[in-house]
Amino acid sequence: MSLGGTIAAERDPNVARGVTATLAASDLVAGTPQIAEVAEVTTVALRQMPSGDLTFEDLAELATLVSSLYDEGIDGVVVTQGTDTLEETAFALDLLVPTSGALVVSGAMRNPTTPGPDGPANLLGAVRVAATAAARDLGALVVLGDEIHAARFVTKAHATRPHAFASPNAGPLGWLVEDRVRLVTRVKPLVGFTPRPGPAPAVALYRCSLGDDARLIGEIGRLGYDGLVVEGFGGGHVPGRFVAALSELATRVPVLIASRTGAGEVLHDTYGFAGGEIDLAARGLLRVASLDGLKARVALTLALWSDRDHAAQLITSLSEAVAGEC
Ligand code: DAS
Repeated sequence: MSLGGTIAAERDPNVARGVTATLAASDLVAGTPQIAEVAEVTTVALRQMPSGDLTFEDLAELATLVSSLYDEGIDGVVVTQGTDTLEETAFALDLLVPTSGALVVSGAMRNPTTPGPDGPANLLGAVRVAATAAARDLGALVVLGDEIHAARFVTKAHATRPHAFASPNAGPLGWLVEDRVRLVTRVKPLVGFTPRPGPAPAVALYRCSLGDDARLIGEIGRLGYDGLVVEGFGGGHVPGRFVAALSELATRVPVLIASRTGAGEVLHDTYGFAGGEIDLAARGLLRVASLDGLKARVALTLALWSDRDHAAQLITSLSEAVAGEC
């Protein structure tokens, strides 16, 4: 299934400069003839857009389609899309698609008009993984650069180089070499969310930074968001001058505290200052363990969309599951 992105981008004579997503899934498969030796493939062109234009509604539609294909007996699904939001879309699919067949999300960093495009190799690798029985029941996977990552851990860690994806907290689950798929680690599937009818809730994401005078964080509460994720300093801290605004907001909507560092997890019981993790928890903010801000925002959006009354409990159990509570 193709959604657009660099892997599908070419020069369009109607656009003055640069490439745009024009190729469909069938074009991508036709351009990678080795796929025919790996699997019998059916293609669906769902969207042709930059990944920053995708919405939660697009992903819910895609998840429904994937589930119906599993019901029809398809062994695995590959989704190709832009890499800019891939760490978010893959995690959303992880939470939206009930586990059954293998689900692999992939893309490319170099478009087909550049020397050394990585799209065909990534697509072939993604199909290989999707056709592998051992890749089922792992939730959504991300395959690029011959590495297999769990959607829950992966992040885009470089703006341009072909090896752009990494899983800082866990490393990849496996790799591809020649025609072999290697899975050296397994994760348990996560409990899924089922969106209710209607539009996706609006969840804001705010990153803490040095010297912020709190004028924007004070404004967020007046903008009508359904929830907020704060990427705090280090182990999950905010400036003391944020505390009043966040406490007030947390009485009305879920407010999550993540770490802006990109790895590790939010603390529980170490710092006692105003705006530290103990203070924020006492004021009703929810810690999200090892989920980064982007993934915490995906999780909160889907939790609110599925079951607004129990969103806080859903987030707490999901974040502990991702962190691998023993
Ligand atoms: N950065 C481009 C890509 O990797 C554009 C996009 O995300 O759609 O596909």
